[in-house]
Amino acid sequence: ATLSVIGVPCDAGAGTFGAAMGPDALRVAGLIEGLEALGCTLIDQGNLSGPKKLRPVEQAGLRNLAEVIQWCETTRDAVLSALSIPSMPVVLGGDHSLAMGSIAALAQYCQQTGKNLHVLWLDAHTDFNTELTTPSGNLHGMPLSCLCGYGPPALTGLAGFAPILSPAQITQVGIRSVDAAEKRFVHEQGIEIYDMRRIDELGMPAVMRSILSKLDANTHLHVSLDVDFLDPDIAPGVGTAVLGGPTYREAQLCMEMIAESGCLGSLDIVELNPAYDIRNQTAKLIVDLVESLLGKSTLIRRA
Ligand code: DIR
Ligand code: MN
Ligand code: MN
Ligand code: MN
Repeated sequence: ATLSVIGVPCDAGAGTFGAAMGPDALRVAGLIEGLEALGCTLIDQGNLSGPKKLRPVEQAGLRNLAEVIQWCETTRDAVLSALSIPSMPVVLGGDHSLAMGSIAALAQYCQQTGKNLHVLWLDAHTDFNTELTTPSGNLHGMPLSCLCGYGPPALTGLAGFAPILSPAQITQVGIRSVDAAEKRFVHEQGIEIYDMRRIDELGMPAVMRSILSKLDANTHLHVSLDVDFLDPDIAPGVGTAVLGGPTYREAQLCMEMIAESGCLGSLDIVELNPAYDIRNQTAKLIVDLVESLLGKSTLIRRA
């Protein structure tokens, strides 16, 4: 496969600094070399530029909205040109608000090519807050609500049509932190959510089998991997760690099963925060997992 790696060093959507260092930490951890070793052709587009957040802003409502809009538009355009090469976009964040830009591009692309877009959202958080429900004002807690049409027009309209996604196009895995008002809203939307409780009860293999069995050969699967999906014991390098996430083995299995589906079309890796990491261990773990997502396996598996 040919992959376009796009660094998006933004932290305008987050409450803490540091996610802007994510793309470089992933390169230092060997992401490019690791994927090349798998036989992928890599086009490293470097890092996009955009507004820097130099100090925290106290702001009511949607914090750093203008900056987030700018980053999302730049990300959307970079993902569209990666798709047109053609190549598989791999977006290195940056905070999770950038997924509005990458997914807007994918929605446009799938509309033009007649593909079915499905988004697999791997995260501790549902990211379905709105201006009315958010306790923080941070836009990285709102990308999915904006993509579903609830938010400021500059974000809900990033694809040129709205809503960009319907709830039926989203599946969430790993959820264990939902704000009080967000909980009611996400419930009303009817999104398929495999929270940690369901993963505990069913087991990761059954969860992934159930998700992947619903995809067909015409599906473009977009994986939006928030690093806080992982248990903080193995992945401390995030701004909003939540106890009780998937273990190393569960995460590996999740990645390997996605790879075997053959549906993977694009990837965001977001919320890696090197300022909270220990000797870049979280970045190295992500490189390991992304290798599995792109087909690395221990053995040649028999059918
Ligand atoms: C929280 C945190 N739900 C918020 N969200 C995060 O601020 O809206 N998402 N960290 O990844
Ligand atoms: Mn999260
Ligand atoms: Mn997130
Ligand atoms: Mn190893």
